Parts: sequence; C-alpha cells; structure tokens
Amino acid sequence: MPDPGHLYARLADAVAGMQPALVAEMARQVVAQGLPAREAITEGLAVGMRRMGEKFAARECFVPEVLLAAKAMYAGFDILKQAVGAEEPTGRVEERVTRRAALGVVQGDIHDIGKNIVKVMVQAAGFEVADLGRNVPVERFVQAVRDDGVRLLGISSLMTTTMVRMGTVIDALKSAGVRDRVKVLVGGAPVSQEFARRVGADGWAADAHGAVLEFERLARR
Ligand code: B1M
Repeated sequence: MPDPGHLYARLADAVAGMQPALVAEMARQVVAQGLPAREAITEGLAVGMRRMGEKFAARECFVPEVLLAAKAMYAGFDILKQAVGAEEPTGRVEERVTRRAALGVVQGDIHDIGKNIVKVMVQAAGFEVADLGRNVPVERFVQAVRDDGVRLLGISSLMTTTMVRMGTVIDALKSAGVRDRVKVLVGGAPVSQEFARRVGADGWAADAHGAVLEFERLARR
C-alpha cells in the first residue's frame, strides 16, 4: 500500500500546480485505495490552496493563478466530498438530530473556499449543516437562529476589513433576543482566538479539523 502522506503531498502539489485533471485522478486514487477522504482534503487539497495563498501574498502569483488552483482544488473536492459522506460520522447518531448548524461568510466577503471545506468536515462529523453561502446579510444569520432552529452558528471571514461584521452578527442576535439560543463559532485566516473573545463568540478554530472539534465541544455545553 502506497504511503498516504506521499499521495496527499502530491495532491497538494497538483492543486498548487493548477492541474485539475491530475487532482481528480489522485482523488479517485484516494477513494479506490480506501484512504480517509477527510484526511486527503485537509492534508492535500487545503494544504495546496494554502500554499497558493502564501504565494499570492508574496506576489509570486496573481489572481488568475489562484482561481485556476481553486478550480483544481474543486476537481478533487467534488470527488472526495462524496466519499466523506459515506465515511462513518464521528458523532453519535442519537445526538445528530439535535446538532443543527449553519455556516456562512460575512457580508462583504466572497471568499468561500475555506467555508466550503469546513462545511464538508462538519457534515462528516454528523452535524446537519445549512449553508447560508457567502456575502451573507446580518439579518440572514439572525433568521437562521430565530426561525430555522439553528443552535450552532459558524461565521467565516477572510478579510480584516469584513471580520468586524462577526461582532455585528453577535450584536444583532442579542438585539433580536436570541443570543442565548445559539453557540457561535468564528474562523478564517485573519481571525484569532483573542478576536473571537473580544466579539463575544463562544468558540474559535484555525482550520476545518478545529472547527469540528469546537462544534463538538459547543454542542455538548
Ligand atoms: Co482574496 N484576499 N480578495 N480572493 N484571497 C485574500 C483573503 C487576501 C489576504 C490576499 C492578500 O491581499 N494577501 C486579501 C485580504 C486582505 C485583508 O485581510 N484585508 C484579499 C483581498 C483583498 C481580496 C479582494 C478585495 C481583492 C480585490 O478585488 N481587490 C477581493 C475580495 C472581494 C470580496 O470578498 N468582496 C478578493 C477576491 C478573491 C478571489 C475571488 C480572487 C478569490 C476567492 C475565491 C473564493 O473564495 N470563491 C480570492 C482568494 C482565493 C484569496 C486567497 C489568495 C486565498 C484564500 C483561500 O481560499 N485560502 C487569500 C490570500 C491568503 O489567504 N493568503 C486572499 C485557502 C483556504 C483553504 O483557506 O480560506 O483560510 P482559508 O480557510 C481555512 C481556515 O481559515 C479555516 O478553515 C479553512 C480550511 O482549513 N476557516 C474556518 C475558514 N473559515 C472558517 C470558519 C470556522 C472555522 C475555521 O468556523 C466557523
């Protein structure tokens, strides 16, 4: 059996190399070899995208290349997310029905690659997840809690200019009188634990795996 770490490293290289056909081929290999799709997403696809983000920040590549890498990432993600769905959820079945969550990216922010990865991982852990999308108005987050019975709310933001809206959402939950019905998890590259504490969130996670652990913790409280 080939070393899974090696295959994940090649997946990351193929994402950063903007090669959708190769990424899809390797994703199919992951499935055919019965390797954990969740691991392949976090240790392969997400690593490749993160590397591309670092190159972008260092001006070693530009927007068209980032979008081509994202296209390659989704070529693998579309295959692996189906396999994730078929894997055993980590949560206990009887708990799953009570673990109704929603995820969205704050208003003004269209970066949703990370949120989509978090969503698949959280779903794979047995949560029921409503995807509110990106550029989500504050009122939509409130509605999810007030009208749709959401008890775990995940808010994502990738920009320092829009992350402040996480606090706006939490304030709006308070104004609507529903803050105590829901646990709020925040995340995204510029979001720190300290920032999460300051805006009054209940949890923070640096990556998709951390988001699952935090949702598990918050669901128990
Ligand atoms: Co833009 N962008 N972008 N961008 N983009 C950043 C974020 C930026 C840091 C690049 C830079 O300048 N160095 C910068 C923000 C600067 C700031 O903070 N102020 C930036 C900018 C400025 C912009 C525009 C304004 C550019 C412009 O038009 N002038 C514009 C924004 C438009 C808008 O939103 N209104 C823009 C546009 C775009 C594209 C459309 C080209 C594309 C987005 C495509 C898409 O998402 N559909 C894009 C991309 C791809 C990036 C970078 C290069 C990569 C982001 C990414 O997908 N990373 C990014 C640079 C970088 O990050 N270094 C950049 C990979 C992904 C797997 O990681 O999203 O971090 P990430 O998600 C992780 C964790 O953060 C965490 O788990 C995920 C998986 O492990 N996580 C959570 C995420 N959400 C979570 C929620 C949780 C928990 C964990 O709980 C709820």
